[in-house]
Amino acid sequence: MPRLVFMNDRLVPESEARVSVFDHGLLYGDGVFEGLRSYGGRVFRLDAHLDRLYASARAICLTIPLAKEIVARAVLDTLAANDLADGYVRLVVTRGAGSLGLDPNKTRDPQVIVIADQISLYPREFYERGLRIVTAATQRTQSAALSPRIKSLNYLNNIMAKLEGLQAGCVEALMLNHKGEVAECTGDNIFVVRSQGGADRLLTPPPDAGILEGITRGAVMELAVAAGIDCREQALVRHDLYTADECFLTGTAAEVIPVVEIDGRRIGDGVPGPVTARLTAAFHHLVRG
Ligand code: PXG
Repeated sequence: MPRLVFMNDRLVPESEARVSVFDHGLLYGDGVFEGLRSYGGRVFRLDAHLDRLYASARAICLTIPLAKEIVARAVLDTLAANDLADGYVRLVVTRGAGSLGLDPNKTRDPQVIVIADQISLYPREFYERGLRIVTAATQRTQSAALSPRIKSLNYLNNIMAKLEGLQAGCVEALMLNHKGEVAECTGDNIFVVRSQGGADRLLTPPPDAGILEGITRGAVMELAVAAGIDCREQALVRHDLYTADECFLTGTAAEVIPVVEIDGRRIGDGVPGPVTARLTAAFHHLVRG
């Protein structure tokens, strides 16, 4: 059965799901996107993803030609049409076809695309043993250049850092902001745990550190609060990571994944820690519950 892709107003076979070579999404990375996940036929935090998509579009003066409810329906229909109860959804809105110049006012017909696919997971041993990551020399884009809060189609900043990670034999890389503070990884947010006097404190960089405010990050912060774990948004530098008791990453694809080594420094005992394990279990319960 060929995969079906939603294009603007209907589902079409993958072979017919095409955009123009004049689309500014292709020519300039001019557009926005979301990555969502469905668990047992239910899309996790669909409304939050749609809110972020429409906010990203608003920030770049792109009017999505469909109402949120219609896009929500398209996401569910695309998953169902491809018989995916557990799947990954890529929701893309491009600026549409225009002239070979930057002017977004010379484009028309923004393309609304929903692709549903099998979720490709990191190997299980990454979750059991934890990741090694390195700091990329590529800094996260400054808000004054392009706000990292916009989930735009222009991911070259992150891809440059991802390449550095891969060249160092790591699947993720840490990105700092222009002040040298910890921002996030190339496609995941970052948390550390500090255990002091028997109490655990969870720390993660605030939005103004130059991060995408991840939906998974938000969910994990809520779960921590519900579990009685003190959770704070706080500016962090690499020293805070190197000396942390635990570290983990969050993202739609990765969910919650432990980090056991950063830049050659072992984090905590060098094995996934108990707070990470608790929050991972709570997250799995939340998404399936
Ligand atoms: N930071 C960045 C820069 C991201 O792109 C996250 C954090 C996590 O956000 P959510 O809302 O997913 O918790 C992302 C996630 C992938 C992939 O294949 C992930 C993202 C974008 C593209 C691909 O893992 N975004």
